[in-house]
Amino acid sequence: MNPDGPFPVEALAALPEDRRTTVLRRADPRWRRAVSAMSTLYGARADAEDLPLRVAMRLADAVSERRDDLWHLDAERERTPDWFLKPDMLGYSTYVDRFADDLRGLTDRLDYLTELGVTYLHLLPLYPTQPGDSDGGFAVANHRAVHPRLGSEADLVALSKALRARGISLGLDFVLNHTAEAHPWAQAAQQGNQRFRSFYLTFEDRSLPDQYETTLTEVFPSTAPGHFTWNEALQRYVWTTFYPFQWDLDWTNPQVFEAMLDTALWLANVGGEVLRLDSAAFLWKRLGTDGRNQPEVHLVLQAFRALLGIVAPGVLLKAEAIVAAREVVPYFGRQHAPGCDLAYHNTLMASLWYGLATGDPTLVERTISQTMPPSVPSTTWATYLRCHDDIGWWPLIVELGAEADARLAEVAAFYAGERPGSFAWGRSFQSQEGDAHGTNGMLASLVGLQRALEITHPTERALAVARIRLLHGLLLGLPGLPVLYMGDEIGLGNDPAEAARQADGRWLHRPRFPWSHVHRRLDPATPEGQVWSTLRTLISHRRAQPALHSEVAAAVVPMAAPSVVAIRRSPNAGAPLLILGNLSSEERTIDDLPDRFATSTDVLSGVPFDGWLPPYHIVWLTSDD
Ligand code: OTU
Repeated sequence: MNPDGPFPVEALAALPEDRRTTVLRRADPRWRRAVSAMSTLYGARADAEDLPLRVAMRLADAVSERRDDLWHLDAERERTPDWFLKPDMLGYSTYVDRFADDLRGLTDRLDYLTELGVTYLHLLPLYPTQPGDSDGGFAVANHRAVHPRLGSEADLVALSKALRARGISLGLDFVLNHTAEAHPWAQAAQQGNQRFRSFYLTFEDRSLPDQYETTLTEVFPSTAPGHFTWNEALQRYVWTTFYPFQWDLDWTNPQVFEAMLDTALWLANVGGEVLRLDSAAFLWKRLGTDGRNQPEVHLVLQAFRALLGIVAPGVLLKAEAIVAAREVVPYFGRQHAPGCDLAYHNTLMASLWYGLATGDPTLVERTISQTMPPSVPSTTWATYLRCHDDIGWWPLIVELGAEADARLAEVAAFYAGERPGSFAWGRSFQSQEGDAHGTNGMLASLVGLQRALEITHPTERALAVARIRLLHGLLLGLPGLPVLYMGDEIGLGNDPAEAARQADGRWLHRPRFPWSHVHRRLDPATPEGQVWSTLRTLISHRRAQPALHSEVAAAVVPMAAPSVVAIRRSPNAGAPLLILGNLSSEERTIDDLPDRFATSTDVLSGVPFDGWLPPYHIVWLTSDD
């Protein structure tokens, strides 16, 4: 493979002149970046000699199939590369069938999302899956189709158009690390097809698996220990990082690269504007390592970024790498080798929960100082408080140092409601012998709202709503594209009955959306109404603040008062904003405001700030100077 090879123009012969010209413009410098990465990854393989030409042919096919409305959207996005960094962006993540029965049902619910202010809708995997347990849809049996229970490809295209018409970008899962055992590739492998057997990592005995296992760390130590599963049909061990029915793909095989590029192009051409790269950290395995974040992972993603940018520059890549923040930063790539446009900030998420349980702001402050905003232009964090997964505590270990295990175990026990004074109703996940792997639970349950409502305790209810306001006030005040999890906007709680029916504890926080009483959101006397108006107030004020553009610096301001997080957002032009959040159940008095804010107004309440912060209170201050 020639690492300096030009774009194979012959691949574009069948394209109309205008599209061919646009592709060639976009290909410089993207093509060179892609070929450089591909030659590093696959250059030594004889079967990769004509990989660039095969890839260029795939790109040409995808360009010819790309709908005009998406082609025009790409042009608009190229003109406004910071479109997803603006303070009017708001994400929402849900399973199709937890929010509405299917894609058509969801299409009938878009007014609700518009009313909330959603501009980005991430739909969790909606593809054909492994029969039975499918790890919440992440055991994908066909990456380029819609699960028949949810609808058809035409329904998905229609939904993407309906969303686009409302200014809402569709996000889709790109499950690129593994397939279901039921996937046709894995089925063919089990029937003796050597080509498809080479799509997976298999071993004739335990000697290599045992060597790998010495440095790997398990994702599901309780429900899926180990990384290898014996397969009778193959008479070999298969690499299965997650559940035994999820077979890891062998990304050292260029045919896997090509096949999954086809998937990314399909997702883009059905109208996906953000591709969530599931389990991206695990793509490349290496003996003697923890099997995550290897350099080749970043080369794969940089190649995908470049190639997708030639066909669909309006489509974003969002890295789902639940690892330490310092390990996530490389997923953005570098200025001349861009990687992902977005990456989940799981460390900020876990640090906010850690701070709420302990009143200790240091992890939040350190995370902001060290990672916000990212250094690569036109990239940002996908910031969130809850999602369909657990709160993973392990990425905080590196931040907490020697006492990490003990401190995280305490926090996990707090959120499991096992500590005096705990307001939380959550459950530990995959934790063993008192260690802290993860915590399950809906946001409303973790902040104490579900418990307060069960015991009809008005003071506790008010404090729980204050905690919701505090967490979202910090999230929406920080750089990033904030992504709400389904139901958090109305204080929806855990579904223990669902959790009891499922083998995996994360179903505790995957309830069905309660359309029967969502009207309460408009009644301020109800908890739904209080939470809804709290979030709506934050969302509308965020839109109005140029200081909250994701590329505006966020500086931590040291405050004398304990448990208070102070963040200054200073735009190059326009008024700065000072965000103060009280992480504790005790009131705080602030008497060391920066001079600029000596007299200031809280934009959230419209009231001059007198220095008093009630328990769990947050203010967004603008200077009166
Ligand atoms: C992702 O999760 C998905 O979000 C999970 O729902 C899936 O179970 C998993 O991949 C397999 O597809 O990528 O960094 O709860 O945080 O498994 C690891 C554990 C992942 C998840 C973890 C995560």
